[in-house]
Amino acid sequence: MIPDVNRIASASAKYPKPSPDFRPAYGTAGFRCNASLLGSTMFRCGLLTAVRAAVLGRHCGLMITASHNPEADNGVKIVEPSGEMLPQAWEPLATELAGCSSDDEVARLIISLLQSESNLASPANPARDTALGSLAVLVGCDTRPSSPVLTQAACEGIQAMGVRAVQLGQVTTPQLHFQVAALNAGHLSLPPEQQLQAAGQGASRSAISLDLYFGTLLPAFEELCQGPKGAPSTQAPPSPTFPLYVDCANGVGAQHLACVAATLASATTGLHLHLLNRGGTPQEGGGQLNHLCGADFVQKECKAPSGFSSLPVSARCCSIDGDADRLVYFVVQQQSEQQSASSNPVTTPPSHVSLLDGDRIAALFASFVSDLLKGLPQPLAQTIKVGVVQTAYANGASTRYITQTLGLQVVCAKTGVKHLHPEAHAFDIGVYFEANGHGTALFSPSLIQQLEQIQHSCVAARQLLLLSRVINQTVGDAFSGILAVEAILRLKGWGISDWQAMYRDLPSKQTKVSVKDRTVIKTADAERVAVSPPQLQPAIDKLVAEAGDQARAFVRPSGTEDIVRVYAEVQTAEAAEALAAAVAQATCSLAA
Ligand code: NG1
Ligand code: ZN
Repeated sequence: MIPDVNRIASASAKYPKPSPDFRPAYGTAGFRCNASLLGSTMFRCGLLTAVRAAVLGRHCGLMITASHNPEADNGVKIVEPSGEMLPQAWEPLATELAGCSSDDEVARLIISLLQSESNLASPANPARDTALGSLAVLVGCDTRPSSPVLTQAACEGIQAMGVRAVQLGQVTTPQLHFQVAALNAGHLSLPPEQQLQAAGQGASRSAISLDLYFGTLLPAFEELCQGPKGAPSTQAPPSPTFPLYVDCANGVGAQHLACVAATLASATTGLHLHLLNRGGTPQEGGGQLNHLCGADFVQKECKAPSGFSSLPVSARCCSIDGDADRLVYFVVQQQSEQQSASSNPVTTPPSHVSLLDGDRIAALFASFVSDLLKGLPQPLAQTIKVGVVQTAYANGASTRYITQTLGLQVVCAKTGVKHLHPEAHAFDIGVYFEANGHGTALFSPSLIQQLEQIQHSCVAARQLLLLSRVINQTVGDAFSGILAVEAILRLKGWGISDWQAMYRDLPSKQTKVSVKDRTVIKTADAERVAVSPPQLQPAIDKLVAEAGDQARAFVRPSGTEDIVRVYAEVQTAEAAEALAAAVAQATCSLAA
């Protein structure tokens, strides 16, 4: 069962490191950097994912994407059999492997890992008798030009271990996670080897159909939108069509949303998706991935993406990112509201937007869940633990709304969904979102079982079950998010302005500063307190106290960039700017 060390070393020789001192770290977002540097890293990740599959005796996944980063970058993340993220204990192993100096070192590390982690000699280990050739790693990628070459490198790593590499082609990150989970749950099967080889010849051809993915989300959405049977007519939709303008970031989401747009428009739900920034080649007039568009651009800049400045007044818009795992909603502010002097579309700056971010999506989900709990029989309703997981970047107004108005528990986790996801598992229904629009909701298996038992006699139980199917529980998913938001707004009879009226965001300012060594800054309490350098937190406390009521500020070293992030929120925009600037200055001088 243990593959030959020489075979691994000679396969590795085809993918040398770009330089001897190249030592990337598997961080918050996996490995991510300029695509031209990633050949060896991708091959080695293929090896490591195959080892992970071997250790667990189950299929794993590998997604090649740099999400919202520029088109010239790429990256890779390893996906667990459950569809969740690689356990944090394995991240240093990935880092060590990517930094190995020679092919022999790579091979030796892989073999020793396989032996130590899987304890293959132990008869109690279920992985012991699983032949490597029966295991697969599903490989997906986004639309970056570097994807085919890097996919090839990853597949060669997987195959050097004797594990099957199954190319899904261009898929969204959440689709890849869903497929891995479904394969391991026995809801999908692997195609025959000949089909795999044919699929491997074209990056955009998937070896496993996405019918199950869409076949889970779309019918649940349609039934959920219909509302409780026999509902009073006031709950019926106010108009037969619901236009939604979707900024696809010129990414992989565009092609998949285009496949289902007709179904959504013709179904009883009447959801009309207008897809903008759909990408494609420059010859086809396609825009550049994530350039002046996408969820990250809209959320960070609070500006309308390319092509969104002349939509109908009050048009409902949303933006997804390059691999479609983030979602934010927005409404474009009219030019008159911005007192724009210029009427020339070339020189007119992008319009500002009124943003409905991840915090607000979480609040909407939590509010809907609270509504439905009231319709469940006692004592079941009382025993269900519902909570929301946020990070320190969540707007304080959202936290207050969820705790005080909805009466739900809020937990603060460290930045990065890998920290939020496990915290959400502590609840029967755990909603988690980062402000940037990355998040989902998790439903415990025991709750699902109880809801299934009463779904035919209890409308609320049926609706909660449908919500659990609309939402992709493996990872944040922009498509799932769109369907869940649209269904909930419809069932509440809400427009965007009702959603905005849930609470009013406190003005906030996020900025970044460069210091010589950002690791000198250490934090505690979910990154809300700086414990080192020792003078930093007292300085922040003093500035916050001077900034007045409801002021809050914190600093933390970024996990993805060589900078320190500064966040401040206060009652006015000017005060937030000033507090952020003062905290940034204190950080620069104390962490020098
Ligand atoms: P860092 O660079 O660690 O702040 C950023 C985002 C995270 C997450 C990761 C992964 C902010 C403030 N931080 O992390 O939320 O999305 O990138 O992409 O948005
Ligand atoms: Zn993403």
